[in-house]
Amino acid sequence: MPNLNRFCEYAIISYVWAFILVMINRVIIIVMCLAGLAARAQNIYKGIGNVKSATSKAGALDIVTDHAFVKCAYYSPNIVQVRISNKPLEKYFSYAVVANPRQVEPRFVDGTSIQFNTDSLKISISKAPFRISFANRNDELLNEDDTELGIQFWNDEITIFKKLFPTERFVGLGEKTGPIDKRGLSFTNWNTDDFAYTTEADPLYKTIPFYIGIANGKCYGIFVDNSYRTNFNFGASTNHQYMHFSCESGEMTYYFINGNSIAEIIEYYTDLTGRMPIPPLWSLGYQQCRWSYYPDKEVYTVAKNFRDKQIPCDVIYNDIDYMDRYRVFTFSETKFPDFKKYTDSLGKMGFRVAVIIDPGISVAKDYNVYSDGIKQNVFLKYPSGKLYTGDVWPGACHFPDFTKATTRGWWGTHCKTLTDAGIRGFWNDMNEPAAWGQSIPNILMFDYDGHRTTMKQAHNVYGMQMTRSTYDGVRKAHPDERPFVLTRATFAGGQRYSAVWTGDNDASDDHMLMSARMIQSLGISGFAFAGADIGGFANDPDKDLYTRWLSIAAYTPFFRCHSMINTRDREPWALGEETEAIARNIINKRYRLLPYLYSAFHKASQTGMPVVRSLCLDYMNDGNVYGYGYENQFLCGQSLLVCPVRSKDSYASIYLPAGKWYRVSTNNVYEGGKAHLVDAPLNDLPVFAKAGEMIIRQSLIQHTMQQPSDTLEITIYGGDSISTFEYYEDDGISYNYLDKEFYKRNIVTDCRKRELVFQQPEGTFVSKFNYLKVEFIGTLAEVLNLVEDGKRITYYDDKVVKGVCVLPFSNKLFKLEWRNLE
Ligand code: MIG
Repeated sequence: MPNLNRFCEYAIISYVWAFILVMINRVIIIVMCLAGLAARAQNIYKGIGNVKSATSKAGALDIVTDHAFVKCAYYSPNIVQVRISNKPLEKYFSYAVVANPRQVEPRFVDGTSIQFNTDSLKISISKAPFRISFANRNDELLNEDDTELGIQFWNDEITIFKKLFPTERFVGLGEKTGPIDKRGLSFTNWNTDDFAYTTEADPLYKTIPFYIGIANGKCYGIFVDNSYRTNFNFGASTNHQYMHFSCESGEMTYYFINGNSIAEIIEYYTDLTGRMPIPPLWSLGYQQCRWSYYPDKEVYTVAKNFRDKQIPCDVIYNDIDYMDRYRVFTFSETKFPDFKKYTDSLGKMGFRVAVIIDPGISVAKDYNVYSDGIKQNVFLKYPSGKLYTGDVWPGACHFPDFTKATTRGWWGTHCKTLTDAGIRGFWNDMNEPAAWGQSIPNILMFDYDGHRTTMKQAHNVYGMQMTRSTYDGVRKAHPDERPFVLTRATFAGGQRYSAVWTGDNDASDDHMLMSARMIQSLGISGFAFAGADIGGFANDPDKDLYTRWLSIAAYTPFFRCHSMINTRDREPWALGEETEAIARNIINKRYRLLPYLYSAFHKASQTGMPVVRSLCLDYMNDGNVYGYGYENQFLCGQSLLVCPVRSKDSYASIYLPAGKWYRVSTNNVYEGGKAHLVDAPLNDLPVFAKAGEMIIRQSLIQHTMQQPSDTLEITIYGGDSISTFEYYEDDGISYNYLDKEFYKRNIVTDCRKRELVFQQPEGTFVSKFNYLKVEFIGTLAEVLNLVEDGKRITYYDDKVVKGVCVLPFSNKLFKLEWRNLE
């Protein structure tokens, strides 16, 4: 029976084996299920959990929760930095923030909740779960995490959910389409080249993750300092149950800013991220651009036309065709055989030349910028070390890694080619960065100033770092003059290097009105020097749209007309005689306003207060200023209210905020706090001066190299308030103002006491003006006395002066007393 035995033996062994295999199989299945579950568990959002420990030292608070690390550090009594990550926090690095934390000693209490307070800002953190809330000195709640959702993690992504006040409004985020108040909307930040974008497009060219929340008569700011793709949702698609913002990766660092007003918050925000340095005076003039003026002779003709036709202009642009085969830092020998001679000739006519520069560097052995770049290892690479190649204007290109010091130095050195050729304006384009196909791979590596990273983190700062390289390079190459740098793409803080324009807009009324909102939002977000292509870049405006747009843009900081290749001519004379006459008038008005505007630019450089002020800055609690139709209105400087109107409307409903307002063109007075129907013909955009304020003008000049007459004109609009205007002058071009070579003085209009006081000037600069012409509007005033150093020096009684008087512009403290005749 050996066989049978054998058989049994086999059967038993097989059975045992089968059993073992089945068991192994089961174990594997169970393990796989568990693993699957675990994987699933990882695939859901995870809350931040409870506070496990909280310690405070050196003004900072460190918290560990179940799933995260949190650090709160005060930068000033009103600004606190909050950092959150699911990994231990690393050393903080930022391209945006330039301020160092000040010495602040917050009070720390660790009880049932954690308190971490200064005199101005109170932080309270509940422990189970972790939720943070911010209150002001009066214990009024400003902002708090959403109770249910709080802070959520998904892999590397971090989302913060905040409670919404029922009436809360949101402004900021820089260059975004849509309304001024962003409540109920959602936005993404990922710098994007969007040719002829729509009025709903998002994202566009710039990333400025800063917004201001306004509710219950109070406001606060939140700046998210994270350059990965970020999202801001102000209650969209969630029935307004909460707002939330997120970053795709990296640490979630946000700054919470407390302030009594929007202006104060902007001041604090620009203290953190820096301000626009005062630009050259000429960059406030009218600028003429198109894609493209060439050859040199064509530009001479355009320039000559401006002068012959007596239309003021300061800057002419060269778009890409001035280059040799679109190679940056070269000149086309056929179109511009001697660029230095060309800029000199234009210079003699009172023009500065600005040129476009693109980041893509042509891969060409006979191109020194390229070979030098290869030698210095400045270009972007894949992780393997292979160079990235993408196609743009010159064909195959390598792209500089501007987050690397050597690259910035290399770029800066080549800027000298431009400054040596007499170029004074540097127009940074295509720096989202953009390449044909619009999808540069995220896998590319960046130095990120020693914090090696990928395109995912560096993409949004690319444009900003390009402008930094340009700005620093030009300053080095041409140290005595302030450069004018302009950019399409940038990041928060980029205002330190560059002015901005809103890219490839379209010739339509909607775009014209939207540009007014975009410039307001950019101003709220730290970019005081902003503008849009007048007339619309893509397509052709008719003469009404062109004229209307020009009349609005004359009150915006960056005043440039530009248009797409193959569009119709768009110089001020190109649309017929009638348009030319109105355009001349509009541009003349701008030039007469230069002393007023330059003072506003100076203020922006000192406090961040934008030149174009959204009405929410001064009238935060007036719901009408956010209303559809009225939200396009803005203040230009502190005194002028500008009301954009559609091109085909010859009258408009405008809203005047509280106070009294004078229409500048007629001096008619209007009551504020309500809407008015006013005439709005193409040659008379509704612009109002605020009662109690002043407007300062000079005589007409054709360009800023020309001196105005030596009389400064001040128009006082009668009211019943006191207002101070900080008047500022300097040479308009050099850095001497840093050595106190400026002329700055407060001019106080006290309509109650009926006096106009010129306080002592500061600085060593001698004013261009020897005389003052003071004009009173709205109050038929008779000037009585001129009092200098407390002594009455002139008694005007006999040679009166109704409404207007001329007097020497004395450097001593002096005041004019007047008497109202009505
Ligand atoms: O691929 O240089 O937004 O102002 O005229 C288009 C040509 C590149 C885009 C800019 C526009 C400029 C144009 N540029």
